[in-house]
Amino acid sequence: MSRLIVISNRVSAPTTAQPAAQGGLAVALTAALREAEGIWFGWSGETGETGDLKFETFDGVTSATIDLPEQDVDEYYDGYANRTLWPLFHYRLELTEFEREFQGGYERVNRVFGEVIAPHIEPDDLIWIHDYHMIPLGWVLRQHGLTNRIGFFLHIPWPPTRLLTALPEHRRLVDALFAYDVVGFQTEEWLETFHDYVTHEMGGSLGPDGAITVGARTIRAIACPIGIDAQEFIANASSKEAAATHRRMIESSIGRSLIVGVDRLDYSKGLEERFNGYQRYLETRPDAHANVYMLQIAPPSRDAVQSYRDIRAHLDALSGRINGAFADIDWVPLRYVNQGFPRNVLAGVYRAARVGLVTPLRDGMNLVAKEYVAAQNPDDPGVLILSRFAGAAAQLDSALIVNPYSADDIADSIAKALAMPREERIARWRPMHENIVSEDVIWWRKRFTTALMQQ
Ligand code: ADQ
Repeated sequence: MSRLIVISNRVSAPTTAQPAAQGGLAVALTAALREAEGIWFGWSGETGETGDLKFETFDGVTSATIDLPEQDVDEYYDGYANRTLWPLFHYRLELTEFEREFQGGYERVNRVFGEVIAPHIEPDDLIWIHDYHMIPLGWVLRQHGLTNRIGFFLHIPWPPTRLLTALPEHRRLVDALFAYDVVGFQTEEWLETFHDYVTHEMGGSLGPDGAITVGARTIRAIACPIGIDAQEFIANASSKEAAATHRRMIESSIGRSLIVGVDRLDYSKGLEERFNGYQRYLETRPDAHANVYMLQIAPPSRDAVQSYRDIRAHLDALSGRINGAFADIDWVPLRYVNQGFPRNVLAGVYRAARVGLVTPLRDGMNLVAKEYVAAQNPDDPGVLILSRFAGAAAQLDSALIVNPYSADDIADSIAKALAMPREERIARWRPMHENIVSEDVIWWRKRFTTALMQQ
Protein backbone atom coordinates (compact mmCIF):
# COMPACT_ATOMS: atom_id res chain seq x y z
CA MET A 1 0.00 0.00 0.00
CA SER A 2 1.24 3.52 -0.83
CA ARG A 3 2.08 5.82 2.05
CA LEU A 4 -0.09 8.94 2.42
CA ILE A 5 1.83 12.19 2.75
CA VAL A 6 -0.21 15.14 4.02
CA ILE A 7 1.18 18.66 3.77
CA SER A 8 -0.57 21.70 5.23
CA ASN A 9 0.43 25.03 6.72
CA ARG A 10 -0.10 23.85 10.27
CA VAL A 11 0.15 20.26 11.43
CA SER A 12 -2.58 19.01 13.70
CA ALA A 13 -1.42 15.42 14.08
CA PRO A 14 -1.40 14.46 17.75
CA THR A 15 1.92 15.13 19.48
CA THR A 16 3.20 14.25 22.90
CA ALA A 17 2.78 17.91 23.78
CA GLN A 18 -0.84 18.10 22.58
CA PRO A 19 -2.35 14.63 22.46
CA ALA A 20 -5.99 15.72 22.32
CA ALA A 21 -5.98 18.97 20.33
CA GLN A 22 -7.83 17.51 17.36
CA GLY A 23 -10.68 18.75 15.19
CA GLY A 24 -12.55 16.79 12.51
CA LEU A 25 -9.94 17.31 9.78
CA ALA A 26 -7.14 16.10 12.03
CA VAL A 27 -9.17 13.08 13.11
CA ALA A 28 -9.85 12.04 9.51
CA LEU A 29 -6.33 12.55 8.31
CA THR A 30 -4.61 10.99 11.30
CA ALA A 31 -6.72 7.85 10.90
CA ALA A 32 -5.59 7.62 7.26
CA LEU A 33 -1.99 8.41 8.16
CA ARG A 34 -1.97 5.70 10.80
CA GLU A 35 -3.32 3.08 8.33
CA ALA A 36 -0.97 4.13 5.55
CA GLU A 37 2.11 4.75 7.75
CA GLY A 38 2.23 8.25 6.38
CA ILE A 39 3.74 11.55 7.47
CA TRP A 40 2.13 14.96 8.08
CA PHE A 41 4.44 17.84 7.11
CA GLY A 42 3.99 21.53 7.92
CA TRP A 43 5.02 24.60 9.86
CA SER A 44 5.46 24.13 13.61
CA GLY A 45 3.78 27.49 14.30
CA GLU A 46 7.06 28.60 15.93
CA THR A 47 9.30 31.46 14.82
CA GLY A 48 13.00 30.63 14.45
CA GLU A 49 15.71 29.67 12.00
CA THR A 50 14.49 27.05 9.52
CA GLY A 51 16.57 24.09 10.64
CA ASP A 52 16.02 20.44 9.86
CA LEU A 53 12.58 18.87 9.97
CA LYS A 54 11.61 17.83 13.46
CA PHE A 55 10.07 14.35 13.35
CA GLU A 56 7.77 13.14 16.09
CA THR A 57 5.76 9.91 16.19
CA PHE A 58 2.85 9.72 18.58
CA ASP A 59 0.01 7.24 18.67
CA GLY A 60 1.10 5.67 15.37
CA VAL A 61 1.24 8.95 13.42
CA THR A 62 4.41 10.75 12.35
CA SER A 63 4.51 14.52 12.05
CA ALA A 64 7.43 16.52 10.64
CA THR A 65 7.64 20.26 11.18
CA ILE A 66 9.95 23.19 10.58
CA ASP A 67 10.15 26.59 12.24
CA LEU A 68 9.99 29.72 10.05
CA PRO A 69 12.01 32.94 10.45
CA GLU A 70 10.04 36.03 11.48
CA GLN A 71 10.27 37.59 8.03
CA ASP A 72 8.74 34.47 6.47
CA VAL A 73 5.90 34.44 8.97
CA ASP A 74 5.24 38.14 8.24
CA GLU A 75 5.32 37.83 4.46
CA TYR A 76 4.03 34.32 3.82
CA TYR A 77 1.53 33.70 6.63
CA ASP A 78 0.34 37.08 7.95
CA GLY A 79 1.03 38.63 4.53
CA TYR A 80 0.17 36.71 1.37
CA ALA A 81 -1.97 34.00 2.98
CA ASN A 82 -4.00 36.14 5.38
CA ARG A 83 -3.86 39.65 3.88
CA THR A 84 -3.94 38.81 0.17
CA LEU A 85 -5.42 35.39 -0.65
CA TRP A 86 -7.88 35.00 2.25
CA PRO A 87 -9.75 38.30 1.68
CA LEU A 88 -9.59 38.03 -2.12
CA PHE A 89 -10.91 34.45 -2.12
CA HIS A 90 -13.71 35.57 0.24
CA TYR A 91 -14.76 38.32 -2.22
CA ARG A 92 -13.31 41.14 -0.08
CA LEU A 93 -11.30 43.13 -2.58
CA GLU A 94 -11.38 46.22 -0.33
CA LEU A 95 -9.48 44.29 2.38
CA THR A 96 -7.00 42.68 -0.02
CA GLU A 97 -3.40 43.93 0.16
CA PHE A 98 -1.21 43.61 -2.90
CA GLU A 99 2.47 43.68 -1.89
CA ARG A 100 5.34 42.21 -3.89
CA GLU A 101 7.15 41.27 -0.66
CA PHE A 102 4.18 39.16 0.39
CA GLN A 103 4.18 37.25 -2.87
CA GLY A 104 7.97 36.88 -2.71
CA GLY A 105 7.74 35.51 0.84
CA TYR A 106 4.96 33.12 -0.19
CA GLU A 107 6.93 31.64 -3.05
CA ARG A 108 10.11 31.51 -0.94
CA VAL A 109 8.43 29.57 1.86
CA ASN A 110 6.84 27.17 -0.63
CA ARG A 111 10.30 26.58 -2.13
CA VAL A 112 11.71 25.93 1.35
CA PHE A 113 8.94 23.43 2.08
CA GLY A 114 9.69 21.70 -1.22
CA GLU A 115 13.42 21.51 -0.48
CA VAL A 116 13.04 20.04 2.98
CA ILE A 117 10.21 17.65 2.13
CA ALA A 118 11.32 16.28 -1.28
CA PRO A 119 14.18 14.09 0.09
CA HIS A 120 11.68 12.26 2.35
CA ILE A 121 9.29 11.26 -0.43
CA GLU A 122 9.36 7.69 -1.77
CA PRO A 123 8.39 6.89 -5.39
CA ASP A 124 4.92 5.44 -4.72
CA ASP A 125 3.85 7.89 -1.98
CA LEU A 126 0.50 9.58 -2.48
CA ILE A 127 0.86 13.30 -1.70
CA TRP A 128 -2.08 15.44 -0.53
CA ILE A 129 -1.48 19.18 -0.12
CA HIS A 130 -3.99 21.40 1.68
CA ASP A 131 -5.23 24.93 1.23
CA TYR A 132 -4.33 28.36 -0.06
CA HIS A 133 -1.06 28.65 1.87
CA MET A 134 0.47 25.96 -0.31
CA ILE A 135 -0.87 26.38 -3.86
CA PRO A 136 2.59 26.40 -5.55
CA LEU A 137 4.03 23.51 -3.54
CA GLY A 138 3.02 20.79 -6.04
CA TRP A 139 4.86 22.69 -8.77
CA VAL A 140 7.93 23.06 -6.51
CA LEU A 141 7.94 19.32 -5.81
CA ARG A 142 7.77 18.62 -9.56
CA GLN A 143 10.90 20.81 -9.97
CA HIS A 144 12.60 18.38 -7.56
CA GLY A 145 11.81 15.60 -10.04
CA LEU A 146 8.88 14.04 -8.17
CA THR A 147 6.50 12.12 -10.43
CA ASN A 148 4.20 10.92 -7.64
CA ARG A 149 0.45 11.40 -7.66
CA ILE A 150 -0.03 14.83 -6.06
CA GLY A 151 -3.44 16.22 -5.08
CA PHE A 152 -4.52 19.63 -3.78
CA PHE A 153 -7.64 20.50 -1.78
CA LEU A 154 -8.86 24.07 -1.35
CA HIS A 155 -10.77 24.57 1.91
CA ILE A 156 -11.99 28.08 1.03
CA PRO A 157 -14.07 29.40 -1.90
CA TRP A 158 -12.66 29.81 -5.39
CA PRO A 159 -13.33 33.46 -6.36
CA PRO A 160 -15.05 34.68 -9.54
CA THR A 161 -12.69 35.30 -12.45
CA ARG A 162 -13.29 39.06 -12.44
CA LEU A 163 -12.14 39.24 -8.82
CA LEU A 164 -9.22 36.88 -9.16
CA THR A 165 -7.78 38.85 -12.07
CA ALA A 166 -7.25 41.76 -9.65
CA LEU A 167 -4.32 39.75 -8.32
CA PRO A 168 -1.32 40.82 -10.42
CA GLU A 169 0.12 37.29 -10.49
CA HIS A 170 -3.20 35.44 -10.90
CA ARG A 171 -2.08 33.49 -13.95
CA ARG A 172 1.11 32.33 -12.26
CA LEU A 173 -0.87 31.11 -9.25
CA VAL A 174 -3.37 29.14 -11.34
CA ASP A 175 -0.67 27.76 -13.64
CA ALA A 176 0.87 26.19 -10.53
CA LEU A 177 -2.35 24.21 -9.95
CA PHE A 178 -1.67 22.39 -13.21
CA ALA A 179 1.26 20.62 -11.56
CA TYR A 180 -1.28 18.56 -9.57
CA ASP A 181 -3.10 15.44 -10.73
CA VAL A 182 -6.31 16.19 -8.83
CA VAL A 183 -7.61 19.52 -7.51
CA GLY A 184 -10.55 19.40 -5.08
CA PHE A 185 -13.07 22.10 -4.16
CA GLN A 186 -15.72 22.15 -1.44
CA THR A 187 -18.72 22.64 -3.76
CA GLU A 188 -19.90 22.53 -7.38
CA GLU A 189 -20.16 26.32 -7.21
CA TRP A 190 -16.44 26.83 -6.58
CA LEU A 191 -15.65 24.19 -9.18
CA GLU A 192 -17.74 26.09 -11.73
CA THR A 193 -15.98 29.38 -10.99
CA PHE A 194 -12.66 27.57 -11.46
CA HIS A 195 -13.91 26.23 -14.82
CA ASP A 196 -14.82 29.77 -15.77
CA TYR A 197 -11.27 30.99 -15.13
CA VAL A 198 -9.68 28.08 -16.96
CA THR A 199 -11.85 28.45 -20.06
CA HIS A 200 -11.84 32.27 -20.23
CA GLU A 201 -8.34 33.17 -19.04
CA MET A 202 -6.33 30.12 -20.08
CA GLY A 203 -8.15 28.88 -23.18
CA GLY A 204 -8.56 25.50 -21.46
CA SER A 205 -11.15 22.87 -22.32
CA LEU A 206 -13.31 20.65 -20.10
CA GLY A 207 -13.58 16.89 -20.65
CA PRO A 208 -15.42 13.98 -19.00
CA ASP A 209 -14.96 13.07 -15.28
CA GLY A 210 -13.65 16.48 -14.31
CA ALA A 211 -10.80 16.49 -16.81
CA ILE A 212 -9.42 19.93 -17.65
CA THR A 213 -6.86 20.42 -20.37
CA VAL A 214 -4.66 23.47 -20.81
CA GLY A 215 -1.99 23.10 -23.47
CA ALA A 216 -0.31 19.73 -23.06
CA ARG A 217 -1.39 19.22 -19.46
CA THR A 218 -4.61 17.52 -18.27
CA ILE A 219 -5.65 17.49 -14.62
CA ARG A 220 -8.85 16.45 -12.88
CA ALA A 221 -10.88 18.95 -10.82
CA ILE A 222 -13.66 17.68 -8.56
CA ALA A 223 -16.16 18.90 -5.98
CA CYS A 224 -15.52 17.00 -2.76
CA PRO A 225 -17.36 18.54 0.23
CA ILE A 226 -15.66 18.08 3.58
CA GLY A 227 -17.70 16.51 6.38
CA ILE A 228 -17.34 16.25 10.14
CA ASP A 229 -16.50 13.21 12.21
CA ALA A 230 -20.23 12.64 12.70
CA GLN A 231 -20.00 9.56 14.93
CA GLU A 232 -17.51 11.26 17.22
CA PHE A 233 -19.63 14.41 17.39
CA ILE A 234 -22.84 12.50 18.13
CA ALA A 235 -20.95 10.66 20.89
CA ASN A 236 -19.64 14.03 22.13
CA ALA A 237 -23.18 15.35 22.32
CA SER A 238 -24.21 12.56 24.68
CA SER A 239 -21.02 12.67 26.81
CA LYS A 240 -21.08 13.52 30.54
CA GLU A 241 -19.43 16.89 29.86
CA ALA A 242 -22.00 17.75 27.18
CA ALA A 243 -24.83 16.80 29.52
CA ALA A 244 -23.35 18.97 32.29
CA THR A 245 -22.96 21.91 29.88
CA HIS A 246 -26.49 21.38 28.61
CA ARG A 247 -27.81 21.51 32.20
CA ARG A 248 -25.77 24.63 32.92
CA MET A 249 -27.16 26.35 29.81
CA ILE A 250 -30.76 25.38 30.60
CA GLU A 251 -30.46 26.53 34.22
CA SER A 252 -28.92 29.85 33.29
CA SER A 253 -31.52 30.54 30.61
CA ILE A 254 -34.47 30.32 33.06
CA GLY A 255 -36.92 29.19 30.40
CA ARG A 256 -35.64 31.44 27.61
CA SER A 257 -34.80 30.04 24.16
CA LEU A 258 -31.13 30.10 23.25
CA ILE A 259 -29.87 31.24 19.86
CA VAL A 260 -26.24 30.25 19.37
CA GLY A 261 -23.41 31.31 17.06
CA VAL A 262 -19.91 29.75 17.14
CA ASP A 263 -17.20 31.09 14.84
CA ARG A 264 -13.58 32.06 14.65
CA LEU A 265 -13.55 35.84 14.95
CA ASP A 266 -13.22 36.54 11.21
CA TYR A 267 -14.85 39.14 8.97
CA SER A 268 -15.92 36.38 6.55
CA LYS A 269 -18.23 34.91 9.20
CA GLY A 270 -20.67 37.84 9.02
CA LEU A 271 -20.71 38.52 12.77
CA GLU A 272 -21.50 42.24 12.53
CA GLU A 273 -24.33 41.54 10.12
CA ARG A 274 -25.57 38.77 12.43
CA PHE A 275 -25.59 41.11 15.43
CA ASN A 276 -27.48 43.66 13.32
CA GLY A 277 -30.01 40.99 12.36
CA TYR A 278 -30.52 40.03 16.01
CA GLN A 279 -30.86 43.70 16.91
CA ARG A 280 -33.54 44.06 14.21
CA TYR A 281 -35.35 41.08 15.72
CA LEU A 282 -35.30 42.71 19.18
CA GLU A 283 -36.43 46.08 17.79
CA THR A 284 -39.33 44.66 15.83
CA ARG A 285 -40.54 42.05 18.36
CA PRO A 286 -40.56 43.73 21.79
CA ASP A 287 -42.91 41.00 23.10
CA ALA A 288 -40.24 38.37 22.50
CA HIS A 289 -37.66 39.98 24.81
CA ALA A 290 -38.55 37.95 27.83
CA ASN A 291 -38.30 34.65 25.90
CA VAL A 292 -35.00 34.69 24.14
CA TYR A 293 -31.26 35.33 24.42
CA MET A 294 -28.28 34.91 22.13
CA LEU A 295 -24.85 33.44 22.87
CA GLN A 296 -22.07 34.23 20.43
CA ILE A 297 -18.82 32.33 20.96
CA ALA A 298 -15.99 33.85 18.90
CA PRO A 299 -12.36 33.12 19.81
CA PRO A 300 -10.03 35.75 18.27
CA SER A 301 -7.81 34.68 15.39
CA ARG A 302 -5.03 36.23 13.26
CA ASP A 303 -4.47 39.07 15.70
CA ALA A 304 -1.36 40.20 13.79
CA VAL A 305 -3.60 41.41 10.93
CA GLN A 306 -5.16 44.89 11.25
CA SER A 307 -8.52 43.95 9.65
CA TYR A 308 -8.96 41.30 12.39
CA ARG A 309 -8.23 43.83 15.13
CA ASP A 310 -10.75 46.17 13.48
CA ILE A 311 -13.56 43.62 13.33
CA ARG A 312 -12.89 42.70 16.97
CA ALA A 313 -13.19 46.34 18.05
CA HIS A 314 -16.42 46.76 16.04
CA LEU A 315 -17.96 43.69 17.62
CA ASP A 316 -16.99 44.81 21.13
CA ALA A 317 -18.74 48.12 20.49
CA LEU A 318 -21.78 46.63 18.77
CA SER A 319 -22.41 43.98 21.42
CA GLY A 320 -22.11 46.70 24.09
CA ARG A 321 -24.61 48.89 22.23
CA ILE A 322 -27.13 46.06 21.83
CA ASN A 323 -26.95 45.16 25.51
CA GLY A 324 -27.06 48.84 26.51
CA ALA A 325 -30.17 49.42 24.42
CA PHE A 326 -32.17 46.31 25.32
CA ALA A 327 -30.93 44.73 28.59
CA ASP A 328 -33.14 44.70 31.64
CA ILE A 329 -32.18 44.28 35.28
CA ASP A 330 -32.65 40.51 34.97
CA TRP A 331 -31.93 39.94 31.27
CA VAL A 332 -28.88 40.31 29.01
CA PRO A 333 -29.94 39.80 25.38
CA LEU A 334 -26.46 39.02 24.02
CA ARG A 335 -23.73 37.01 25.71
CA TYR A 336 -20.57 37.55 23.74
CA VAL A 337 -17.69 35.23 24.67
CA ASN A 338 -14.17 35.39 23.17
CA GLN A 339 -12.77 32.02 24.12
CA GLY A 340 -12.40 28.50 22.75
CA PHE A 341 -14.08 25.47 24.36
CA PRO A 342 -13.45 21.71 24.29
CA ARG A 343 -15.52 19.91 21.66
CA ASN A 344 -17.81 18.10 24.09
CA VAL A 345 -18.64 21.38 25.83
CA LEU A 346 -19.47 22.90 22.44
CA ALA A 347 -21.67 19.89 21.70
CA GLY A 348 -23.63 20.56 24.91
CA VAL A 349 -24.06 24.22 23.97
CA TYR A 350 -25.32 23.33 20.48
CA ARG A 351 -27.79 20.84 21.92
CA ALA A 352 -29.20 23.37 24.36
CA ALA A 353 -29.78 25.92 21.57
CA ARG A 354 -33.22 26.20 19.99
CA VAL A 355 -31.60 28.01 17.04
CA GLY A 356 -28.15 27.68 15.42
CA LEU A 357 -27.29 30.92 13.63
CA VAL A 358 -24.62 30.35 10.96
CA THR A 359 -24.50 33.37 8.68
CA PRO A 360 -21.11 33.77 6.96
CA LEU A 361 -20.86 36.28 4.11
CA ARG A 362 -18.80 33.70 2.26
CA ASP A 363 -17.46 30.36 3.50
CA GLY A 364 -15.82 27.40 1.75
CA MET A 365 -17.96 24.93 3.72
CA ASN A 366 -18.61 25.79 7.42
CA LEU A 367 -18.31 22.90 9.81
CA VAL A 368 -20.17 24.60 12.66
CA ALA A 369 -23.44 24.20 10.70
CA LYS A 370 -22.81 20.44 10.48
CA GLU A 371 -21.77 20.16 14.14
CA TYR A 372 -24.93 21.97 15.24
CA VAL A 373 -27.13 19.51 13.32
CA ALA A 374 -25.17 16.48 14.59
CA ALA A 375 -25.55 17.56 18.23
CA GLN A 376 -29.37 17.86 18.20
CA ASN A 377 -31.79 15.67 20.08
CA PRO A 378 -33.56 13.65 17.30
CA ASP A 379 -36.92 13.90 19.12
CA ASP A 380 -36.75 17.64 19.68
CA PRO A 381 -34.16 19.20 17.36
CA GLY A 382 -33.35 22.88 17.10
CA VAL A 383 -33.49 24.88 13.85
CA LEU A 384 -30.45 25.71 11.74
CA ILE A 385 -30.46 29.16 10.11
CA LEU A 386 -27.84 29.02 7.40
CA SER A 387 -26.37 31.58 5.01
CA ARG A 388 -26.90 30.87 1.33
CA PHE A 389 -23.24 31.85 0.89
CA ALA A 390 -21.82 29.00 3.00
CA GLY A 391 -20.67 25.98 1.00
CA ALA A 392 -22.67 23.88 3.48
CA ALA A 393 -25.94 25.29 2.11
CA ALA A 394 -25.63 23.02 -0.94
CA GLN A 395 -25.94 19.94 1.29
CA LEU A 396 -28.01 21.32 4.19
CA ASP A 397 -30.79 22.72 2.04
CA SER A 398 -33.61 22.00 4.50
CA ALA A 399 -32.17 24.58 6.90
CA LEU A 400 -33.78 28.03 6.95
CA ILE A 401 -31.64 29.59 4.24
CA VAL A 402 -30.98 33.33 4.66
CA ASN A 403 -29.26 36.23 2.99
CA PRO A 404 -26.71 37.22 5.69
CA TYR A 405 -26.51 40.82 4.44
CA SER A 406 -30.19 41.41 5.20
CA ALA A 407 -30.98 42.25 8.84
CA ASP A 408 -34.68 41.82 8.05
CA ASP A 409 -34.13 38.36 6.59
CA ILE A 410 -32.16 37.28 9.69
CA ALA A 411 -34.77 38.78 12.05
CA ASP A 412 -37.67 37.07 10.22
CA SER A 413 -35.83 33.73 10.20
CA ILE A 414 -35.20 33.94 13.95
CA ALA A 415 -38.90 34.56 14.51
CA LYS A 416 -39.85 31.69 12.20
CA ALA A 417 -37.35 29.30 13.83
CA LEU A 418 -38.56 30.08 17.36
CA ALA A 419 -42.18 29.53 16.36
CA MET A 420 -41.57 26.37 14.34
CA PRO A 421 -43.64 23.33 15.42
CA ARG A 422 -41.81 20.17 16.47
CA GLU A 423 -42.95 18.14 13.40
CA GLU A 424 -41.50 20.70 11.01
CA ARG A 425 -38.27 20.90 13.00
CA ILE A 426 -37.89 17.11 12.79
CA ALA A 427 -38.81 17.05 9.08
CA ARG A 428 -36.15 19.67 8.32
CA TRP A 429 -33.50 18.17 10.61
CA ARG A 430 -33.73 14.54 9.46
CA PRO A 431 -32.40 14.87 5.86
CA MET A 432 -29.60 17.14 7.07
CA HIS A 433 -28.62 14.60 9.71
CA GLU A 434 -28.65 11.78 7.15
CA ASN A 435 -26.37 13.78 4.90
CA ILE A 436 -23.96 14.57 7.72
CA VAL A 437 -23.71 10.91 8.72
CA SER A 438 -23.34 9.54 5.18
CA GLU A 439 -21.00 12.23 3.82
CA ASP A 440 -18.76 12.48 6.84
CA VAL A 441 -15.07 13.29 7.02
CA ILE A 442 -14.00 9.71 6.31
CA TRP A 443 -16.22 9.71 3.18
CA TRP A 444 -14.54 12.97 2.10
CA ARG A 445 -11.03 11.63 2.61
CA LYS A 446 -11.80 8.40 0.72
CA ARG A 447 -13.48 10.27 -2.13
CA PHE A 448 -10.44 12.49 -2.61
CA THR A 449 -7.75 9.81 -2.24
CA THR A 450 -9.69 7.43 -4.52
CA ALA A 451 -9.80 10.12 -7.23
CA LEU A 452 -6.08 10.68 -6.74
CA MET A 453 -5.26 6.98 -7.03
CA GLN A 454 -7.39 6.63 -10.18
CA GLN A 455 -5.88 9.60 -11.95
P1 ADQ B 1 -12.76 27.77 9.38
O1 ADQ B 1 -12.90 29.08 8.68
O2 ADQ B 1 -11.90 27.76 10.56
O3 ADQ B 1 -12.29 26.62 8.36
P2 ADQ B 1 -15.26 26.19 10.13
O4 ADQ B 1 -15.54 25.26 9.02
O5 ADQ B 1 -16.49 26.81 10.69
O6 ADQ B 1 -14.30 27.40 9.76
O7 ADQ B 1 -14.51 25.38 11.27
C1 ADQ B 1 -14.30 25.94 12.52
C2 ADQ B 1 -13.99 24.82 13.52
O8 ADQ B 1 -13.50 25.46 14.69
C3 ADQ B 1 -15.23 24.03 13.89
O9 ADQ B 1 -14.90 22.67 14.01
C4 ADQ B 1 -15.62 24.63 15.25
O10 ADQ B 1 -16.23 23.72 16.14
C5 ADQ B 1 -14.28 25.06 15.80
N1 ADQ B 1 -14.50 26.22 16.70
C6 ADQ B 1 -14.98 27.43 16.39
N2 ADQ B 1 -15.10 28.19 17.51
C7 ADQ B 1 -14.70 27.43 18.53
C8 ADQ B 1 -14.58 27.63 19.95
N3 ADQ B 1 -14.92 28.78 20.53
N4 ADQ B 1 -14.11 26.61 20.69
C9 ADQ B 1 -13.75 25.45 20.11
N5 ADQ B 1 -13.84 25.20 18.80
C10 ADQ B 1 -14.31 26.17 18.02
C11 ADQ B 1 -11.91 26.53 6.98
C12 ADQ B 1 -12.90 27.12 5.96
C13 ADQ B 1 -14.27 26.49 6.15
C14 ADQ B 1 -14.17 24.97 6.05
C15 ADQ B 1 -13.05 24.44 6.95
C16 ADQ B 1 -12.79 22.95 6.71
O11 ADQ B 1 -12.97 28.54 6.10
O12 ADQ B 1 -15.18 26.99 5.18
O13 ADQ B 1 -15.39 24.38 6.45
O14 ADQ B 1 -11.83 25.12 6.71
O15 ADQ B 1 -12.57 22.67 5.36
